[in-house]
Amino acid sequence: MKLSVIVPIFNEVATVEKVLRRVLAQPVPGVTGFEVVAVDDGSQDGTADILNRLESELAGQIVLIRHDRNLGKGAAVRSAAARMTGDICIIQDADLEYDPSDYPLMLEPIIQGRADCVFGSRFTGTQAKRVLYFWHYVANRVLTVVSDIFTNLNLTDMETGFKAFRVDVLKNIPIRSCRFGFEPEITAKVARRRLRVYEVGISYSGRTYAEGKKITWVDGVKALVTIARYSFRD
Ligand SMILES: Nc1nc2c(ncn2[C@@H]2O[C@H](COP(=O)(O)OP(=O)(O)OP(=O)(O)O)[C@@H](O)[C@H]2O)c(=O)[nH]1
Ligand SMILES: [Mg+2]
Repeated sequence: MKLSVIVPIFNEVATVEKVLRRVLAQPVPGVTGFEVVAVDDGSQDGTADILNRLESELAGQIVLIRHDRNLGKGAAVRSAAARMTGDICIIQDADLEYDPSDYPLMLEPIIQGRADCVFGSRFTGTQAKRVLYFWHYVANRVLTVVSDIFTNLNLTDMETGFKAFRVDVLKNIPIRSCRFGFEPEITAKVARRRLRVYEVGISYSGRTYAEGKKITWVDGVKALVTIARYSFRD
């Protein structure tokens, strides 16, 4: 089975090289073929230069897609989905909050044929998780509960950036949200299609605002609007 790792990247100069090397070095039982589809989403901080160097150094292992200007994570995943050639795929954020060593755990339910998609939860399981902002935890719980009410799924972490899919499933779901609306939109659409959703506990090395965290309460409000919108239409 071939694995496509989707890496959406926007201004991640501090971590982008490390994350790509970690991804390429990660063995996954049951996976024979492998590709990394990296999307530079109009980075302006030197990330593009690093990616250009890695593209030639790691030729044949990395497919590099470039957006001329910043479009958002949803748009980055959409561009990658159109290009990937694997059987299964996983979204790996470029800030290393999520750990490639969790791939075997994340992908096992899909490889075994039990799941169509797997969500990595920051709120269950025994893996180590960095203790961070209480009010972010509350916001994540509220967004997940509201999403669960509409979808009738019992997820514990709808907003997780760590999601894996069968490739045919992701290719056949139209993604309209360009930015972080991607997470609630894909959740609503997966539920509407009655796909088999699994969840596994993952490790989480959250970062602080000083370390580059960008998400704010505005994104939380937008997520609520997105949950409501895709509950009533596709
Ligand atoms: N913030 C942001 N991230 C983007 C964008 N396009 C692609 N990405 C990538 O999408 C992934 C998720 O973005 P993050 O900023 O880490 O989002 P998050 O994890 O929800 O929030 P923080 O880590 O708290 O900032 C990262 O790999 C980004 O590099 C964009 O327009 N904005
Ligand atoms: Mg992040």
